[in-house]
Amino acid sequence: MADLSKKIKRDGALARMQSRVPPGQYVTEKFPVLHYGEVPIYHDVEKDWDLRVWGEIEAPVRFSFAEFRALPTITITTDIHCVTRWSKLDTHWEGVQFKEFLRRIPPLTSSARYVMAHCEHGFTTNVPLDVLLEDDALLAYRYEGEELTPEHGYPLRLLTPRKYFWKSAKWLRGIEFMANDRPGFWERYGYHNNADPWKQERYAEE
Ligand SMILES: Nc1nc2c(c(=O)[nH]1)N[C@H]1C(S)=C(S)[C@@H](COP(=O)(O)O)O[C@H]1N2
Ligand SMILES: [Mo]
Repeated sequence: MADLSKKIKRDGALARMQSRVPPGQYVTEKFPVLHYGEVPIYHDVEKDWDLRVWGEIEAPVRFSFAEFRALPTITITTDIHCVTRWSKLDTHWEGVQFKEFLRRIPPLTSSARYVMAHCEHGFTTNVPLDVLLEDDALLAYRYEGEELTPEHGYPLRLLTPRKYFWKSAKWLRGIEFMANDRPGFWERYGYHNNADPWKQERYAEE
């Protein structure tokens, strides 16, 4: 009996885990590093880094490192899904909630519908604004209680766990609000514009 109830418990836990893993993905404990190009190294982050915001906003703004780090943060637990098929469950991230960030900048124009994330070395990715208004969209800088490592995006990355992980742009330097959608870096090279892991939107239709 004890064995049976243990087994039922274990199967239940497994089923719950599996129901959290989108089709075609496997769970890993590792945290692979994936990107195009070099890892930027900031010797003096106050001098070499800032975050600019422009586009469909009443006035453009700029945050220095210190100004950005003064904004209130939250910590979330979420699963992440990479298009190369690994998923990682229960990851912890701290950062400025995107919708809270919107309260700290001038009002967006009524035509703002999409965001282009601009990163070091010209990497870009596009995300619909409504996805960034969800509770789990962060401008993140701590992972598992520690400052992000350079490989994983120090000093700031976008975190948008509802999309394949390529949209969680590392080394974020700019946020452009747009009226019309435009493809980012991988979106131009054949990846799916919408990138929903639950719909397996991996590659653009031929
Ligand atoms: N700036 C930048 N951000 C990026 C990328 C990149 O090439 N440049 N690659 C994306 C891809 S394809 C993935 S899968 C994730 C990987 O994040 P990780 O290295 O922290 O696992 O970062 C995303 N963010
Ligand atoms: Mo990726």
